[in-house]
Amino acid sequence: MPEIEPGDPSIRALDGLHLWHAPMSSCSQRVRIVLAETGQSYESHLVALDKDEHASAAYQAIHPDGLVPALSDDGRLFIESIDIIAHLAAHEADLAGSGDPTLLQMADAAQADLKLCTHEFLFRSRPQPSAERAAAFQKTHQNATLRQFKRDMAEGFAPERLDAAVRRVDAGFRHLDELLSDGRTYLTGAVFTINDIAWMPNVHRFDLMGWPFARTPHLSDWFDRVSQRDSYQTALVEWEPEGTAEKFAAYTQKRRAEGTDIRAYGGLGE
Ligand SMILES: N[C@@H](CCC(=O)N[C@@H](CS)C(=O)NCC(=O)O)C(=O)O
Repeated sequence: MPEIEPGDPSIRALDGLHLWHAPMSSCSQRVRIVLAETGQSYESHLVALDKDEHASAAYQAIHPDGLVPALSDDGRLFIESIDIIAHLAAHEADLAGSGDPTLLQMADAAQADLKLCTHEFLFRSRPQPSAERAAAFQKTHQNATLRQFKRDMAEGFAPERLDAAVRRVDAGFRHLDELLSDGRTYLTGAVFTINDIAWMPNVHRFDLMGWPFARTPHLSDWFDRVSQRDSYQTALVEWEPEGTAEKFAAYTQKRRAEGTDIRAYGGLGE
């Protein structure tokens, strides 16, 4: 799972790989990294999340939850980034790795907290949607969880919710740090696999938020290693709008001065 039956029958006629994705979406980043690592070419269909293109009927006929990414492989439609990367790496035994799917499941489960923290600690710096646009989204997007998330964002997330999310992220990073503490090069051993790829966007994203990675030195070293790879540059960094890191760093500094940045939550400052 999940390969799904396309709601849009024209998908069935597509040849090769087609990827619906967004530049800053962490789930899209992991798929682009696998594509870069495997050298597979694909047709890119950008979905402008900042213009609510994922609320269009046309896009929701491709992805029933109205989320990115979605992938068509010769007309077979896949959603869920973890399943997509496993599918794309299936023919490369080393990259696909073997055995324990736990790290992939963990990366998948970590998405909700990454999203919450991204919206609070990075995207709140952006102009927020007008009342008209917000109302149109509520009317046209069929994903009730996403609609609720947008309403929560507009109202302000409860501090307890942010606290709990930051604590879970911290526990996840500590777990990875513990795995890496036996001296292995990559998350599952000596070979770079999709387990590493699944986590690269997460560490990158929290780095943008000013996460204190000094508390997980093995994970920090791992990130130094994996971020040397060409795929990290071409599939992740180069897709971010110019000046992204600088803008978010300035916003994080501002919030730190106010005592409201991510380090003020989840016991990170203790
Ligand atoms: N579990 C899904 C999550 C997909 C997801 O949440 N995608 C985000 C971007 S990473 C999205 O489309 N967000 C739309 C929005 O926030 O409006 C996956 O791994 O593909």
